[in-house]
Amino acid sequence: MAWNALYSSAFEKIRSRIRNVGRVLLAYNTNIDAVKYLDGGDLERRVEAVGKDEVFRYTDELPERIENVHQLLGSILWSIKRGKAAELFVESCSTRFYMRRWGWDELRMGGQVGIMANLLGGVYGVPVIAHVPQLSRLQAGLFKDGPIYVPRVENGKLKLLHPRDFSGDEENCVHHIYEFPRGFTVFDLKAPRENRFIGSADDYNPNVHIRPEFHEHFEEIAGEAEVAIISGLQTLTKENYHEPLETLRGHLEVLEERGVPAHLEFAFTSDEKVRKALVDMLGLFHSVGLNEVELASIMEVLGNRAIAKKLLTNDPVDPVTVTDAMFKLAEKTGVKRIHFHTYGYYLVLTGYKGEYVRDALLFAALAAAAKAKLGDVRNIDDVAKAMDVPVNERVGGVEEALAEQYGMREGIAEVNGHQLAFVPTRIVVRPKSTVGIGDTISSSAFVGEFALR
Ligand code: 8BR
Ligand code: 8BR
Ligand code: GLC
Repeated sequence: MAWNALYSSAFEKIRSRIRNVGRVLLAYNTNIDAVKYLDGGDLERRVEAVGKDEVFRYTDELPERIENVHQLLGSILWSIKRGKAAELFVESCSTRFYMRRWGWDELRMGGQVGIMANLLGGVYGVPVIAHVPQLSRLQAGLFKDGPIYVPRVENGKLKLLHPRDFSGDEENCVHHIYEFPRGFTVFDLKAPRENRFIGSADDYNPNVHIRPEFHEHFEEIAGEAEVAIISGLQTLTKENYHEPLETLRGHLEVLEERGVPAHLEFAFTSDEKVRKALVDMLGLFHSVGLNEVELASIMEVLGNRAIAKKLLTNDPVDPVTVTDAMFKLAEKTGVKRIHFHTYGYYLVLTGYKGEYVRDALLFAALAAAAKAKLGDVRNIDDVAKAMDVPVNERVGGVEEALAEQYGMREGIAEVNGHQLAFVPTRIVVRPKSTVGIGDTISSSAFVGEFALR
């Protein structure tokens, strides 16, 4: 069957069943994304104004965190030069003030939890319980209508409310997102692809601050959930990771006792000690989602340098190398589902079998194309309309390699007692924005699977 036919049949199946999925627990990171689409002239003037030489020092190596405006502008240029994403904590108040005055083009829901809550609850109609470290009025207003809940404790009793009914007056956690398109030029730097630099002016999410409701009533909260998705651990450092990871371990044990499968959205974790600690905890998860850079970074800490290097060499990434890496990770940790996504295709290795695993990937690829095209997915028809985006033709070689190596047909193969599923994705040529596409992919595929079970 051709991919187009597989796509539409998968979409129809999931659309009709997705509301049968029970509550999804989402923790821990939610914030406000202040998105600025960069302007070359403006950026050049800003760099000149503070001193070009000082700023350019940071285009070769990112600072660990942002302590002044030179570092901010230099880090933005670092991203542009490479067409790579990066995210850094902004420590200095004067730099936070500078970013605020620089301004933004739009305010959007941010953080893996926030983005997934709006997609699952607001678009798909799947009920979600979200952890929102700080519920300001602005933050609450970014939640879509729909079955989206946050816990509140009143007289010792737990209640689930829509974030707007929480009537919170807490702090604003703002992440400034500087987006640039492919070919964007400043001075002699030209972006090889579209991407963004994120400066997090936020004291809660980077430290994985966990709300008292989640400390004190987690068993009850977990009792309301059918599945869980965990994210936001990527910004931890060797100085602050112990306590949040201990809390997480406790939460995972409760989820396990209650038979609630958990997915870890593994975003780029620059601190190697934290990355290693997360890999050590993977066995407590049912599933993990990651891209090529993240998979390579895990192979590094597992001591598989050669595989790590190969994962970053070819474009598109060689799927046989990816599969080898996924098997290494599965054997090492015992995690039952590994969902890999890259520009052009997705692969998922599972300890269980069925076409529905592939169908969930197809659904996710449609949602990703809608997100890339529009920046925000408004309703399920936006997802349906992404059928107009053509299926990526660059990955013909990937499909052939999988057929040859594993006898894959229609995106499914059996390999060493596991199932390997593959889909070519739909690529939007001029995406509106790049933030949150990965979250859209992983949550749609994970929840899509449960809709079809
Ligand atoms: P994409 O560029 O495809 O989105 O892949 C994720 C990227 O995360 C990696 O390429 C890596 O460059 C980047 N990254 C992030 Br996010 N934060 C980073 C940091 N603090 N230092 C270096 N790279 C970072
Ligand atoms: P990460 O930020 O986790 O790397 O997720 C980004 C994913 O979004 C990529 O793996 C790729 O599959 C998808 N993607 C990107 Br980047 N650009 C896209 C586009 N223009 N159209 C569809 N999907 C895209
Ligand atoms: C990270 C960023 C957040 C952004 C999200 C998108 O969580 O901190 O600002 O919305 O990634 O995936």
